[in-house]
Amino acid sequence: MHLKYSFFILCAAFMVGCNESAVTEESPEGTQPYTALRSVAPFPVGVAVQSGRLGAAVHSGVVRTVFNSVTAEYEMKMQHLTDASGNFIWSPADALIAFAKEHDMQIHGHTLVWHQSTPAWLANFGGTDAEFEDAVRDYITTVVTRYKEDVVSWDVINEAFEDGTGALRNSVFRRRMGPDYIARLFQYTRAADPDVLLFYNDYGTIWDAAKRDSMFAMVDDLQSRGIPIDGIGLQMHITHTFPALQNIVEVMDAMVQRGLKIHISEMDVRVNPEGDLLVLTDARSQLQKKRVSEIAAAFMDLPEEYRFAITWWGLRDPESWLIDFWGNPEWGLLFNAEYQPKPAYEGFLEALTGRG
Ligand code: 9MR
Repeated sequence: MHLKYSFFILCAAFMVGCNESAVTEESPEGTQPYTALRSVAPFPVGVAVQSGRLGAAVHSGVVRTVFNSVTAEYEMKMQHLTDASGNFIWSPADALIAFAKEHDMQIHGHTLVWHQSTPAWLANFGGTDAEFEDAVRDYITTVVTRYKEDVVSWDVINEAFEDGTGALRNSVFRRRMGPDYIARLFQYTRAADPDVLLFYNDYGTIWDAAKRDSMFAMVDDLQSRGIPIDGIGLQMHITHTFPALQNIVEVMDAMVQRGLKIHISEMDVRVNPEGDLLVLTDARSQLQKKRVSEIAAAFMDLPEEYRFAITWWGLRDPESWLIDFWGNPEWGLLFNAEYQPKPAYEGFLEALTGRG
């Protein structure tokens, strides 16, 4: 096993036979290192990428060989697409998009509006509320138009509801555009691109009933008024034990009932939530594999038209946001530090191919 993976890493690093076919099919002779997700998944399988990491041949080799969808981990957020004065900065996002196109990968846009990525030019906007809204609409129109040919779907707004109460967050967007601002963000995005798929993306909607209720009330309201929304990003930041699979299935069913496409977005599976591990044990790794496999299998059980994509929130364990955020050693992703696929990768693959 180890030798095979090493072969793959070498292949990725030195571009020796490192085209998609190197890992797209299992070889009876055992010459192939492992099966690429993109070669077997019946829906796009994505990964969050940072533009700056694509310069490393091993990194970009694994990304393009294994996945067929990408999300910018931060380069397409407002605070990164504009500077403090509102001037656009396109190059990191452009580079990522060029990479994705070159390797025939779908691009999911993340995210047009997010309270945590509010640039100074909007946070301190000096004009009237109407001018503020014009500026937001212009921003959406410019960004969505620029990437019209390339981006198939956008998170129009991210994380708009409070934890625990489900109240609309009192962001500058809510304050200056009023309580119906989400509807208008969806309309502005649709106006800029009639074909792009429009998503609402949030975390905690599996276990936080108030937030989930608010999200579905918002969806029901938009749908009853004929305001376009195509799908929901179900952020899958979970642990090896929480939340219960049944709760995940229930929330996905509620989306299907509303005719919404489901994006299992931002997936990572923490295995050290209590901080009891200093190294990843085989036992915990196997629990992670089981968890990944059962979630992928539940997604596979959905009717095809509702399976938008599953996106992993990063490639390798040490690069994940989880470590800084939670302050514990953590191994939440499919690849280890050496770019080797973990048991979780196998579990994912097994579910996608019906062998789980
Ligand atoms: O993982 C992302 C990290 O690299 C960025 O610094 C951060 C701020 O832009 O955003 C992280 O991703 C977040 C995502 O955009 C929205 N849901 C929560 C994710 C983790 O914070």
